[in-house]
Amino acid sequence: TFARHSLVAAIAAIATTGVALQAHAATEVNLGHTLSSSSHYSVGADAFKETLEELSDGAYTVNEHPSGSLGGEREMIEGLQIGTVDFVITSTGPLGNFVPETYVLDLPFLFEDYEQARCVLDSDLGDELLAKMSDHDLVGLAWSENGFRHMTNSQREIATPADAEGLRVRTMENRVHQEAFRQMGARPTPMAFPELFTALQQGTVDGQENPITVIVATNFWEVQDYLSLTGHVYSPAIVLGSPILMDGLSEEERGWFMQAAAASAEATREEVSRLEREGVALLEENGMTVKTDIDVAPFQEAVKPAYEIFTSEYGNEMLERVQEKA
Ligand code: EAX
Repeated sequence: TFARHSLVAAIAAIATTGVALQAHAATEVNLGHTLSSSSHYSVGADAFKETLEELSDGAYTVNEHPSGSLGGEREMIEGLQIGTVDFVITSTGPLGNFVPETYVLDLPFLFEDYEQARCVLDSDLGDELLAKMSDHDLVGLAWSENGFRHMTNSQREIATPADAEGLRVRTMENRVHQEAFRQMGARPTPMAFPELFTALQQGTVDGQENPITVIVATNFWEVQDYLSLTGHVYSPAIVLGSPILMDGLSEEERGWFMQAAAASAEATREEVSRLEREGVALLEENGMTVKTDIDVAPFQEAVKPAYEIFTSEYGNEMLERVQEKA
């Protein structure tokens, strides 16, 4: 009977351990973005992971997929909708294709500085836009940041819109941006970010535009000689979740993910600020010619028609509300 008892005990122990192991196996979620693992988005991904793992006491873990390994931003947003991607940190670049209300944020020269942009995104208007995501099979978790965009190219220094005339400039897959560059006299070529470095290297396009953050994280100095600090548009980033995952969560679990996204956005904004202070010197050290004292008035004038096209299609209301808050 002793042997029989110990066998029963052993089976019971295995069964208990099995259950215990199961309870402790973390649920893995994936998080994708297009930038390198040294980028401000990776800083944000780390904060997301740390916060989520801590709050959930290890019940959830996050696998980061940087460098577009889950696809470009448009593809990853589609992935969220069908549930193949759980979380994405993306610029609003391609988001207007899914949630047209966000196009307003991509209007050139809408915000004057970081403080103003962050303030608007952190307001009830920003919350309202985040909530809009759920009408389009997406969950808006937090406004993060990419940064003010500047032009780079391989041909010449750009000081006025006339200098951009005829340049083949890669833009994001965003109609507002494409229109702005067309108005400037450039030849906009929309393209997903993961294709961009090769396109610049092979000369398919002459230039591109991105914040200091992205130019640093992508070593664009290897393929672009000139940088002009045009700051022509503020590029928000957003932390998005998949409704396929998030609709199945308890209220408490949802809260963990919301807090993780908030921590991610905060860490990313801090990194953006640091790169705004230190990035230009780094780009110069790496051989880029940087034009800093740009008179933006002629650029503002040149892109004005982009506003008319936007308002004729989407109305004035959202734009006025943003401008009031700014
Ligand atoms: O979101 O596509 C772009 O140029 C974006 O700025 C980049 O993917 C970061």
